[in-house]
Amino acid sequence: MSDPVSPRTIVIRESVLDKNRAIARANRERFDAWRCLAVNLLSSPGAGKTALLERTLSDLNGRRRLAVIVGDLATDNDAQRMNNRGADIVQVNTGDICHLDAAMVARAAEQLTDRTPEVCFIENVGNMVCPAAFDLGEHARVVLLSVTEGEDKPLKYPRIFHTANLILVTKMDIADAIGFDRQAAISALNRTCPGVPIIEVSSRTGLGMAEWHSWIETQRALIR
Ligand SMILES: Nc1nc2c(ncn2[C@@H]2O[C@H](COP(=O)(O)OP(=O)(O)O)[C@@H](O)[C@H]2O)c(=O)[nH]1
Ligand SMILES: [Mg+2]
Repeated sequence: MSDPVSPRTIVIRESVLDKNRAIARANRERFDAWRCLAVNLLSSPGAGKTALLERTLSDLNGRRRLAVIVGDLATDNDAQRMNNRGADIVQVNTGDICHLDAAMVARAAEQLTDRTPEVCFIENVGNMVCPAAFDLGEHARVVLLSVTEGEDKPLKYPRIFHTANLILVTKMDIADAIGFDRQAAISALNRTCPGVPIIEVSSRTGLGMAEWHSWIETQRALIR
Protein backbone atom coordinates (compact mmCIF):
# COMPACT_ATOMS: atom_id res chain seq x y z
CA MET A 1 0.00 0.00 0.00
CA SER A 2 1.37 3.47 -0.85
CA ASP A 3 2.03 6.06 1.86
CA PRO A 4 -0.70 8.62 2.51
CA VAL A 5 -0.12 12.09 1.03
CA SER A 6 1.70 14.30 3.52
CA PRO A 7 -0.60 17.06 4.85
CA ARG A 8 2.43 19.34 5.13
CA THR A 9 3.05 19.14 1.37
CA ILE A 10 -0.49 20.29 0.70
CA VAL A 11 -0.22 23.21 3.11
CA ILE A 12 2.98 24.48 1.47
CA ARG A 13 1.50 24.22 -2.03
CA GLU A 14 -1.64 26.06 -0.92
CA SER A 15 0.43 28.84 0.61
CA VAL A 16 2.37 29.24 -2.66
CA LEU A 17 -0.88 29.50 -4.58
CA ASP A 18 -2.40 31.91 -2.00
CA LYS A 19 0.60 34.20 -2.31
CA ASN A 20 0.42 33.95 -6.09
CA ARG A 21 -3.29 34.85 -6.03
CA ALA A 22 -2.61 38.00 -3.99
CA ILE A 23 0.05 39.19 -6.44
CA ALA A 24 -2.20 38.27 -9.38
CA ARG A 25 -4.95 40.45 -7.91
CA ALA A 26 -2.53 43.39 -7.75
CA ASN A 27 -1.45 42.73 -11.36
CA ARG A 28 -5.09 42.75 -12.49
CA GLU A 29 -5.69 46.03 -10.65
CA ARG A 30 -2.68 47.51 -12.42
CA PHE A 31 -3.86 46.32 -15.85
CA ASP A 32 -7.33 47.71 -15.05
CA ALA A 33 -5.82 51.06 -14.05
CA TRP A 34 -4.01 51.12 -17.40
CA ARG A 35 -7.26 50.11 -19.12
CA CYS A 36 -5.22 47.30 -20.64
CA LEU A 37 -6.55 43.88 -21.58
CA ALA A 38 -4.16 41.16 -20.34
CA VAL A 39 -4.34 37.87 -22.24
CA ASN A 40 -2.53 34.74 -21.03
CA LEU A 41 -1.65 32.35 -23.90
CA LEU A 42 -1.15 28.72 -22.94
CA SER A 43 -0.31 25.59 -24.92
CA SER A 44 2.13 22.76 -25.34
CA PRO A 45 5.54 23.71 -26.77
CA GLY A 46 5.34 24.39 -30.50
CA ALA A 47 1.55 24.87 -30.80
CA GLY A 48 2.13 28.26 -32.42
CA LYS A 49 1.90 30.91 -29.66
CA THR A 50 4.81 32.98 -30.95
CA ALA A 51 3.75 32.64 -34.60
CA LEU A 52 0.25 33.83 -33.66
CA LEU A 53 1.69 36.80 -31.78
CA GLU A 54 4.09 37.69 -34.59
CA ARG A 55 1.14 37.91 -36.96
CA THR A 56 -1.14 39.67 -34.44
CA LEU A 57 1.45 42.33 -33.60
CA SER A 58 2.00 43.05 -37.28
CA ASP A 59 -1.73 43.14 -38.03
CA LEU A 60 -2.59 45.45 -35.12
CA ASN A 61 0.52 47.65 -35.34
CA GLY A 62 -0.60 51.28 -35.35
CA ARG A 63 -4.14 50.41 -34.23
CA ARG A 64 -3.43 49.51 -30.60
CA ARG A 65 -0.50 50.00 -28.22
CA LEU A 66 0.61 46.41 -27.67
CA ALA A 67 3.01 44.64 -25.36
CA VAL A 68 4.11 41.05 -24.90
CA ILE A 69 5.52 39.49 -21.76
CA VAL A 70 7.14 36.31 -22.99
CA GLY A 71 8.16 33.44 -20.74
CA ASP A 72 10.80 30.96 -21.80
CA LEU A 73 12.91 28.48 -19.86
CA ALA A 74 16.25 29.55 -21.26
CA THR A 75 16.32 31.64 -24.45
CA ASP A 76 15.12 34.96 -25.83
CA ASN A 77 14.42 33.47 -29.27
CA ASP A 78 10.69 34.23 -29.14
CA ALA A 79 11.30 37.83 -28.01
CA GLN A 80 13.67 38.29 -30.98
CA ARG A 81 11.01 36.94 -33.36
CA MET A 82 8.42 39.42 -32.04
CA ASN A 83 10.73 42.45 -32.10
CA ASN A 84 10.35 45.32 -34.57
CA ARG A 85 6.58 45.01 -34.86
CA GLY A 86 5.74 48.18 -32.93
CA ALA A 87 5.12 46.38 -29.59
CA ASP A 88 7.07 46.44 -26.34
CA ILE A 89 8.49 42.99 -25.64
CA VAL A 90 9.61 41.94 -22.16
CA GLN A 91 11.45 38.65 -21.82
CA VAL A 92 11.18 36.54 -18.65
CA ASN A 93 13.52 33.57 -18.29
CA THR A 94 12.11 31.11 -15.80
CA GLY A 95 15.16 28.82 -15.52
CA ASP A 96 13.93 25.44 -14.32
CA ILE A 97 10.38 26.64 -13.61
CA CYS A 98 7.78 25.24 -16.02
CA HIS A 99 5.31 28.18 -15.82
CA LEU A 100 5.11 31.92 -15.31
CA ASP A 101 3.87 33.11 -11.93
CA ALA A 102 2.26 36.38 -10.89
CA ALA A 103 5.46 37.78 -9.32
CA MET A 104 7.35 37.31 -12.60
CA VAL A 105 4.59 39.13 -14.46
CA ALA A 106 4.59 41.94 -11.85
CA ARG A 107 8.33 42.48 -12.40
CA ALA A 108 7.90 42.39 -16.17
CA ALA A 109 4.97 44.83 -16.06
CA GLU A 110 7.19 47.35 -14.22
CA GLN A 111 9.05 47.75 -17.49
CA LEU A 112 5.88 48.82 -19.30
CA THR A 113 5.00 51.81 -17.13
CA ASP A 114 6.50 54.46 -19.47
CA ARG A 115 4.22 53.51 -22.39
CA THR A 116 1.34 51.55 -20.95
CA PRO A 117 -0.18 49.07 -23.40
CA GLU A 118 -3.83 48.73 -24.38
CA VAL A 119 -3.41 44.99 -24.86
CA CYS A 120 -0.73 42.97 -23.08
CA PHE A 121 -0.25 39.41 -24.29
CA ILE A 122 1.50 37.02 -21.94
CA GLU A 123 3.10 34.06 -23.73
CA ASN A 124 3.37 31.41 -21.04
CA VAL A 125 6.01 28.69 -20.95
CA GLY A 126 5.03 25.87 -23.31
CA ASN A 127 3.48 23.28 -21.03
CA MET A 128 0.00 21.74 -20.81
CA VAL A 129 0.04 21.19 -17.04
CA CYS A 130 1.91 23.64 -14.77
CA PRO A 131 0.73 27.04 -16.12
CA ALA A 132 -2.93 26.15 -15.55
CA ALA A 133 -2.64 26.52 -11.76
CA PHE A 134 -1.12 30.01 -11.77
CA ASP A 135 -3.31 33.09 -12.10
CA LEU A 136 -1.09 35.84 -13.53
CA GLY A 137 -3.63 38.63 -13.15
CA GLU A 138 -4.83 38.21 -16.72
CA HIS A 139 -8.36 39.06 -17.83
CA ALA A 140 -8.63 36.13 -20.20
CA ARG A 141 -6.95 32.84 -20.96
CA VAL A 142 -6.47 31.57 -24.47
CA VAL A 143 -5.49 27.94 -24.95
CA LEU A 144 -3.98 26.89 -28.28
CA LEU A 145 -4.42 23.37 -29.63
CA SER A 146 -2.53 22.67 -32.85
CA VAL A 147 -3.76 20.21 -35.45
CA THR A 148 -0.53 18.20 -35.10
CA GLU A 149 -0.92 17.44 -31.39
CA GLY A 150 -3.67 14.83 -31.37
CA GLU A 151 -7.40 15.43 -31.18
CA ASP A 152 -7.68 13.86 -27.72
CA LYS A 153 -5.42 16.37 -25.92
CA PRO A 154 -8.36 18.19 -24.28
CA LEU A 155 -9.43 14.90 -22.69
CA LYS A 156 -5.89 14.11 -21.54
CA TYR A 157 -5.09 17.57 -20.15
CA PRO A 158 -8.53 18.79 -19.04
CA ARG A 159 -7.44 21.33 -16.45
CA ILE A 160 -5.81 23.75 -18.84
CA PHE A 161 -8.88 23.59 -21.09
CA HIS A 162 -11.27 24.05 -18.14
CA THR A 163 -9.67 27.41 -17.38
CA ALA A 164 -9.84 28.69 -20.98
CA ASN A 165 -11.96 31.64 -22.12
CA LEU A 166 -11.13 30.94 -25.76
CA ILE A 167 -9.68 28.00 -27.69
CA LEU A 168 -7.65 28.57 -30.82
CA VAL A 169 -7.18 25.51 -33.03
CA THR A 170 -3.93 26.41 -34.79
CA LYS A 171 -2.06 25.44 -37.99
CA MET A 172 -5.29 24.81 -39.89
CA ASP A 173 -3.37 25.26 -43.16
CA ILE A 174 -1.82 21.80 -42.66
CA ALA A 175 -4.91 20.10 -41.19
CA ASP A 176 -5.73 18.12 -44.33
CA ALA A 177 -2.13 17.15 -45.01
CA ILE A 178 -1.73 15.54 -41.60
CA GLY A 179 -5.20 13.96 -41.51
CA PHE A 180 -6.56 16.12 -38.69
CA ASP A 181 -9.92 14.76 -37.50
CA ARG A 182 -11.80 18.02 -36.99
CA GLN A 183 -14.97 16.44 -35.63
CA ALA A 184 -13.02 14.43 -33.03
CA ALA A 185 -11.15 17.54 -31.87
CA ILE A 186 -14.32 19.67 -31.62
CA SER A 187 -16.11 16.90 -29.80
CA ALA A 188 -13.22 16.51 -27.29
CA LEU A 189 -13.26 20.28 -26.74
CA ASN A 190 -17.04 20.36 -26.30
CA ARG A 191 -16.83 17.57 -23.73
CA THR A 192 -13.95 19.16 -21.81
CA CYS A 193 -14.92 22.83 -21.91
CA PRO A 194 -18.51 23.12 -23.14
CA GLY A 195 -19.54 26.57 -24.28
CA VAL A 196 -16.03 27.95 -24.62
CA PRO A 197 -15.71 29.62 -28.04
CA ILE A 198 -13.41 27.97 -30.58
CA ILE A 199 -11.69 29.77 -33.47
CA GLU A 200 -9.81 27.84 -36.14
CA VAL A 201 -6.74 29.80 -37.20
CA SER A 202 -3.64 29.71 -39.32
CA SER A 203 -0.87 32.18 -38.66
CA ARG A 204 0.52 31.24 -42.10
CA THR A 205 -2.55 31.99 -44.23
CA GLY A 206 -4.39 34.41 -41.92
CA LEU A 207 -7.40 32.13 -41.52
CA GLY A 208 -9.46 33.18 -38.49
CA MET A 209 -7.40 36.31 -37.78
CA ALA A 210 -10.33 38.72 -38.22
CA GLU A 211 -12.37 36.69 -35.74
CA TRP A 212 -9.43 36.58 -33.30
CA HIS A 213 -8.94 40.36 -33.52
CA SER A 214 -12.63 40.91 -32.99
CA TRP A 215 -12.57 38.65 -29.89
CA ILE A 216 -9.71 40.81 -28.52
CA GLU A 217 -11.71 43.99 -29.06
CA THR A 218 -14.81 42.49 -27.41
CA GLN A 219 -12.75 41.49 -24.36
CA ARG A 220 -11.14 44.92 -24.19
CA ALA A 221 -14.56 46.53 -24.06
CA LEU A 222 -15.36 44.47 -20.94
CA ILE A 223 -12.53 45.92 -18.82
CA ARG A 224 -13.87 48.03 -16.00
N1 LIG B 1 2.04 25.40 -41.02
C1 LIG B 1 1.99 26.18 -39.94
N2 LIG B 1 3.03 26.17 -39.07
C2 LIG B 1 2.95 26.96 -37.98
C3 LIG B 1 1.83 27.80 -37.72
N3 LIG B 1 2.04 28.44 -36.55
C4 LIG B 1 3.24 28.02 -36.11
N4 LIG B 1 3.82 27.14 -36.97
C5 LIG B 1 5.12 26.50 -36.86
O1 LIG B 1 5.14 25.68 -35.68
C6 LIG B 1 6.40 25.77 -35.04
C7 LIG B 1 6.24 26.22 -33.60
O2 LIG B 1 5.65 27.53 -33.61
P1 LIG B 1 5.89 28.56 -32.42
O3 LIG B 1 5.16 29.79 -32.78
O4 LIG B 1 7.35 28.70 -32.12
O5 LIG B 1 5.17 27.79 -31.21
P2 LIG B 1 5.20 28.10 -29.62
O6 LIG B 1 6.24 27.21 -29.04
O7 LIG B 1 3.83 27.74 -29.15
O8 LIG B 1 5.51 29.55 -29.47
C8 LIG B 1 7.26 26.72 -35.89
O9 LIG B 1 8.04 25.94 -36.77
C9 LIG B 1 6.21 27.52 -36.64
O10 LIG B 1 6.69 28.00 -37.89
C10 LIG B 1 0.76 27.81 -38.68
O11 LIG B 1 -0.27 28.51 -38.54
N5 LIG B 1 0.90 26.96 -39.75
MG1 LIG C 1 6.97 30.51 -28.31
